[in-house]
Amino acid sequence: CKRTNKGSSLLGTAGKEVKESEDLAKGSVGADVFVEDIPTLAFPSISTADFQFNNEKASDIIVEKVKEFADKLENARLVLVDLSHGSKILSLVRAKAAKRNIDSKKFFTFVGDITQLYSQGGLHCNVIANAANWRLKPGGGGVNAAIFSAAGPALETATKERARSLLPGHAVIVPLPSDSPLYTRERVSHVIHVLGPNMNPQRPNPLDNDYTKGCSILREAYTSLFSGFLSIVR
Ligand code: AR6
Repeated sequence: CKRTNKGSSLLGTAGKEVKESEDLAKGSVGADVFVEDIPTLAFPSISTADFQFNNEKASDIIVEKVKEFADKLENARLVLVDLSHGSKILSLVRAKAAKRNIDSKKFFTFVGDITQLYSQGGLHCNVIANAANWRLKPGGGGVNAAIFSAAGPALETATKERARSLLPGHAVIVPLPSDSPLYTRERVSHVIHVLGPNMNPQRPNPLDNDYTKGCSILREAYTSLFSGFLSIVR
């Protein structure tokens, strides 16, 4: 397999050359990039926006869980995604992952819309995670609304066939129907919905600032997500 130099460019599977995002190049953990398809899970930071979970605590848990799963990944990789270069959670996680010497081929951060990673960012992720709500409903806001809208009605139907609701800390794997634009345009084969702990009093079942419970549920959420991803790629 061919490998590009650090921070240069990578090839799509069609052989076309596409530019890496600035963030990947600078990177986030400075990865060498392989040009073949590598099983990749792109995931947003669960619970840290609408659900108002503390960023410092969440970044510790993300790095802890990534470290735990890194050895089980074989050739697969995990990518934490957020929309902006100013993302606090991305910079916290980047710094902590570097400190713990997490292999940059197995984990890095990426700035981009999780629904356009291939078409806009040149990063092929065959699986993406959604920070869902307990009813697994489209809409709301944040990444949930973006993923349901980009995937079209096919995702809602496929989700309903798998589950009607989700408990905090749990995940459900949904294979994307091949007529979904996320499948055809972005080459995403599965969406994994994850429900994280809710610290927002305006949303259902808030944890009333109980971070003992909250951290335990967030750990469970990442365990469910990463195990789900491994079950797809193995
Ligand atoms: N691409 C990449 N990252 C995104 C995108 C996107 N298109 N949109 C948001 N993010 P949130 P939560 C990042 O609020 O805190 C929903 O209404 C965002 O910057 O989506 O778990 C659901 O229905 C942040 O880093 O999820 C639930 O009710 C991360 O994704 C509730 O919000 C998660 O932000 C879940 O809240």
